Amino acid sequence: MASKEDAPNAAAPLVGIVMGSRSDWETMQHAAQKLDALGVPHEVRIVSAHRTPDVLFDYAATAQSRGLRAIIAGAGGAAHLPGMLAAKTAVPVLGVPVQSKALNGMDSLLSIVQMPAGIPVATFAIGNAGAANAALFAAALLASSHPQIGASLEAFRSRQTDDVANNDDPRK
Ligand code: RP5
Repeated sequence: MASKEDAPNAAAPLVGIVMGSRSDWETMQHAAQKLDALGVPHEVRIVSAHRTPDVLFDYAATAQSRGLRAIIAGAGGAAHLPGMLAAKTAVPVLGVPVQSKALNGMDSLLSIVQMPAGIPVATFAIGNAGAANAALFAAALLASSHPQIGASLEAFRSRQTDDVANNDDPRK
């Protein structure tokens, strides 16, 4: 399933980024950018709960054996993708509500976050911040077993802190 474009290096993907539609990429690219920056091998796929349900089932059923350790799933509107993936795999699913046009993403958020007890989806903020944070969270999940990723995450956070400290006058 992996292609040459999937990861900044040739390593097998540890994280899957999936989304319900090509239109979600504008949001989900922020997850991919963060994983790229942290050197986390990942793959990117369009997997729709409604339009390609069999692909969803296959993706979830093979995720663990293919080596995925987290799945970042973004969807908008009636956003069933993260919950259905979580129903079919024990790999942790991180849900990103895409900002829908009709209801500004409140529909996406509520349909991802309101899971029944027993099938958890870790749900992030609506939109770009949620996609970026899901990637950072996936890196944090991997940090203890992959020290290089842990070091990259620590360096990122340290740079972020320095950026604020070195630019603390909002008039400049
Ligand atoms: C969802 O429907 C997708 O996740 C997307 O956010 C939304 C709209 O999809 P398109 O009509 O743009 O393909 O399944």
